Amino acid sequence: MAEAIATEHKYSVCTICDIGCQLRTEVKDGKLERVIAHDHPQLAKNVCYKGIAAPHIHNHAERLTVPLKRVGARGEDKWEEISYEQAMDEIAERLQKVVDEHGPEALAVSTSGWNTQTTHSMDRRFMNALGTPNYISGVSLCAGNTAAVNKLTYGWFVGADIMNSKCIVLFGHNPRKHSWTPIFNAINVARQNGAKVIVLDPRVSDQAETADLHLRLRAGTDAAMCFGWLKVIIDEKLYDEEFVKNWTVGFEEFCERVNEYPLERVAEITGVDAELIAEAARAYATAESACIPWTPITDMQISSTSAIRLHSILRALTGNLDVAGGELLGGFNPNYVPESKLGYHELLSEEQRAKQLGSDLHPAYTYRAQDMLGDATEKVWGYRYADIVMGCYMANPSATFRAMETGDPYKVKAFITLGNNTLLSYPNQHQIYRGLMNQDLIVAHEIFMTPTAMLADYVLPGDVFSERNHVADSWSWRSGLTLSQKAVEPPENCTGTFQFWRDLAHRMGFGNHFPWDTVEELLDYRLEPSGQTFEEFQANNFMYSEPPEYKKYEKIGFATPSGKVELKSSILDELGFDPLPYYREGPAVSAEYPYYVFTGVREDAFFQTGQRQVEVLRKRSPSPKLFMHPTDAAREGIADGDWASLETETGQVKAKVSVQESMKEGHIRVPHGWWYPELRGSQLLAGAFVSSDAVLCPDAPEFLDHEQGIPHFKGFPGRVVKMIEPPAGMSEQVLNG
Ligand SMILES: Nc1nc2c(c(=O)[nH]1)N[C@H]1C(S)=C(S)[C@@H](COP(=O)(O)OP(=O)(O)OC[C@H]3O[C@@H](n4cnc5c(=O)[nH]c(N)nc54)[C@H](O)[C@@H]3O)O[C@H]1N2
Ligand SMILES: Nc1nc2c(c(=O)[nH]1)N[C@H]1C(S)=C(S)[C@@H](COP(=O)(O)OP(=O)(O)OC[C@H]3O[C@@H](n4cnc5c(=O)[nH]c(N)nc54)[C@H](O)[C@@H]3O)O[C@H]1N2
Ligand code: SF4
Ligand SMILES: [Mo]
Repeated sequence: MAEAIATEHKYSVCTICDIGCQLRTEVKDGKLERVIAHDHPQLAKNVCYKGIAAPHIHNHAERLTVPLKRVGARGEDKWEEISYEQAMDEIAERLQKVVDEHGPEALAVSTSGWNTQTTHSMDRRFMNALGTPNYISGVSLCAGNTAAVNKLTYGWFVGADIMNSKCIVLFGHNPRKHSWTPIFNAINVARQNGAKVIVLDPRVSDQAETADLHLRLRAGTDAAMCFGWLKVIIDEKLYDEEFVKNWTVGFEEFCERVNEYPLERVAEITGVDAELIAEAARAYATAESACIPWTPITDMQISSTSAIRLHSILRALTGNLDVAGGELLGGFNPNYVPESKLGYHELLSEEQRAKQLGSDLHPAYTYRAQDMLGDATEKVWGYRYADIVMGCYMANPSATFRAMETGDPYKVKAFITLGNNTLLSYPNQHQIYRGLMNQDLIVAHEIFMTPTAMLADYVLPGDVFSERNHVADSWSWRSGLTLSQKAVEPPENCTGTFQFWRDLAHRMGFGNHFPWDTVEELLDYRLEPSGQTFEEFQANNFMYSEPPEYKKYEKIGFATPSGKVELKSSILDELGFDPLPYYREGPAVSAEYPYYVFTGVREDAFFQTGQRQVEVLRKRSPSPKLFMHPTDAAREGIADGDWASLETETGQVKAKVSVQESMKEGHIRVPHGWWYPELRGSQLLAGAFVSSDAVLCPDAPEFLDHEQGIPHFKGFPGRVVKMIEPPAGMSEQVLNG
């Protein structure tokens, strides 16, 4: 047995995906040797094969370890190796020049922060000190925007108490053994304790296969489905009348809106039988406790804001807020200074806030809407800002890329991207590309040479989770604190994102806002309320959680302007939007584009656009796959394993077809995030335009969710064309995979 190879071990939070399992990291001769599950029996199942592959990622031959400066044309991928000091000096000088010429708002920053192990909000702190509001992130399509919209309704982003629940409702969400493993494990525990599971998914997903009820709705119709459930719940008086009376505003008007959605109408929109809709609604509303765990599916639809609000309202009306097995309003951890404070939003002037890109058309998760919650947030939760999952107070990505290209409404000429493969991670990749090509300065902080990094002027090599200390607080979402220990030293020139912002601020004359020299000093500061230093915390805890306190709202109210759950949103009203939720149809299919296309169904082998260069993972999934139903494939003359081109009015991608009975007819799934590291040097940006879903989805304002400016990734029209030849230059592994 290959046991006991390690001489030393630590506990580190895996950041290969964003769910953050705490794993045992084993070191030999100063090198990360093995990563396995935690020894604690309660955590032993929380590991997937990506986590175990960490040594293959962290010790990968292609990992970036030296700062690079562009020498060829932008995107040509030609570099000179330089020192960290030289890189930082030049970046500071060039950024200052952009600021002097165009103002601080000419800097935009993109990050998702998961893999850089939270940013400690140092990016926001830097930006607020400099004076730019133009921060964008992948969380605008994933949890961050749900956080912002949840706050509009009940003042915090709830976290589902899955483990203790008796009814779990998954709107498309499909956790598996190797995809968000801890959630998968929690669902299994709840099931063993008698929980029912209801899945709403066009496909027969893994969760749908074992579900008690499966509603195969048409993609993009989740908001309409919620109305169907609410119609049943209200008509049959299955709601919590006491709670509605004492703790909500706008119930009567909300009921009128719900009455616009009789079950027959909902059945017609969603394609699900009215009786089944009613059965599911009753099962949810009458369960002893029930939860609708957050799902990214409703984060990426044209009715996104309404769908998220409707989930919130379902939770509230059925009495599931802040109760065991329902949805917990966590609040800030009292023992840890939250990112919301570290971000130092107070530094940004009203004038600069008002310039936040996209806040005119789509204000819901920008400063414009979120600032309206400031007083209530401070009163209930103790801080003025609640930057949960980094997701509030952000610019709109589509508006930002447009400004980067066109200079409208003003010029954006410097772009810094950290742990985010920007080019592939938002809608309308061609627009992103044009925006990036029009920059005076691009800096990428990365661990691999991605298509986005190839477009940069400077590429800084990042450290990885086994090489840094951290205390994870789930992005202020839940109340637990999890220790993450440095197991090995990073390669000499690899730094964390904290160091990057700190060093840049010191060079640009506002180092006074960054008084910490090391991440450990910052962690000491963050842990001050606990009375412990980082050293003490790591000696005493591997995980720390405050015991849950239920129904806190009875003492402190909800952090909304009314102090109640706003079924009718006063903030949306004030901003000129419909204050009640509604359903809006996405762009229609046509004879030319007859299929509903959705992106996603995450691949077990990778996280998002990452890891395609890691052989142990790539061999599990060598090529991108379009999923089609057998009837649709036959109609198109396409067989399993054929290459096909999926086309929309915005762009086209090429991938192999996987014919699956489990697909819903009339729907096609496109995978997310494909590029080909092995094509570096032979194809433009390592094949970044061949198979990436980001080229497909339009993002002109009429295609976006009104309130937040979210693209419709779930059910846009497309057509599929069989290819006679596979795309040029593909390896045998891709062709045969
Ligand atoms: N078109 C399209 N866009 C999407 C989605 C979609 O389905 N389609 N999905 C959305 C969703 S759900 C999400 S969560 C976001 C995800 O967006 P991101 O979180 O940006 O996801 P990744 O594609 O994994 O990009 C992360 C990058 O960070 C690098 N990296 C990994 N670890 C480290 C590290 O420790 N330090 C540094 N400096 N870099 C590191 C990786 O090499 C990788 O290139 O994307 C969103 N965007
Ligand atoms: N291995 C691995 N695990 C991951 C990730 C990864 O990249 N790799 N990414 C992580 C991240 S950041 C995220 S956000 C999650 C995403 O993971 P999930 O929440 O599971 O979401 P998806 O895998 O995108 O899609 C889930 C299901 O939604 C269905 N679906 C598609 N369109 C619709 C629709 O309009 N309505 C409804 N109700 N259902 C629909 C699909 O058929 C699919 O079965 O996975 C996380 N886990
Ligand atoms: S599910 Fe896998 S990749 Fe995600 S944090 Fe856990 S071990 Fe890491
Ligand atoms: Mo995500």
